[in-house]
Amino acid sequence: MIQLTILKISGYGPWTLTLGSDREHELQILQASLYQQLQKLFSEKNCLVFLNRSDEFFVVSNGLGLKEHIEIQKTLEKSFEVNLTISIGFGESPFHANLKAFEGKENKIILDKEHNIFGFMSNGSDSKVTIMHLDVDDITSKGRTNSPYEISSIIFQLYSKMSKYFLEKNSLTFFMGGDNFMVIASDDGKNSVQDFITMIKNDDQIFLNCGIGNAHLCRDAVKLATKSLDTIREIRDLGKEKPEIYELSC
Ligand SMILES: Nc1nc2c(ncn2[C@@H]2O[C@H](COP(=O)(O)OP(=O)(O)OP(=O)(O)O)[C@@H](O)[C@H]2O)c(=O)[nH]1
Ligand SMILES: [Mg+2]
Repeated sequence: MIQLTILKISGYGPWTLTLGSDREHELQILQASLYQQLQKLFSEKNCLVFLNRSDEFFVVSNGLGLKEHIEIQKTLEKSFEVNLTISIGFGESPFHANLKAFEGKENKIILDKEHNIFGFMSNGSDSKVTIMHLDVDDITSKGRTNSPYEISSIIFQLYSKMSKYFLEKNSLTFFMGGDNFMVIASDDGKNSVQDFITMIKNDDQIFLNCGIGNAHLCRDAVKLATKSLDTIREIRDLGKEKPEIYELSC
């Protein structure tokens, strides 16, 4: 069972207009500060924030109750001029948890009226998070034949394919920077990653490595996924035949 918390800036569009036309730099500063603060507040509680279009944030929030969500919301209300609406959902797959959070907000299922929190909380039983950390093998060599902007274009095309492929497996993909992606994965998503790696190798001549982490809480799953990825690199760098996928659980 995975629990997702989605935070979205409330009434952002109309509010941005109040800043006039010379506003883009201010919005960028606000969005970056908000992300920084959210990552700090949630990671302290064993969660991880995934940046989604900068005005919306996804958090894998297994283990976090309503009380902790209210505490975080209070801190945010004190720190920022804009307010955030929080919606919470849980389900067997990350995509279904996202649907449940959406349903909670659309149907105004109130968890805490004063602090704008909607949705459905998991009772904490059967908590399970699977994270896949995917990374391009030796992006550095591509950088010798492609300019920085061309590399970005390659990475975003890859992101687009990854997002579509794993959404069909009820899994959610996020771009983490550089050549790094994380998929909040369902069992189906995890079981399909070899096919995805093979498809991208054949279609685009891009070689991917995938570290997988399974844990009860998100930060532990992310840590294990990255450790798995680093293990693939270590095997490769010893000159041995490397696996494309490596998995750790706790
Ligand atoms: N988000 C995130 N970014 C990382 C991480 N490690 C490296 N990066 C970013 O990824 C970029 C590319 O680094 P690497 O993937 O190590 O370079 P590479 O040539 O592909 O080397 P290998 O992946 O080992 O084959 C770096 O410049 C960083 O921007 C990580 O754990 N998380
Ligand atoms: Mg790489």
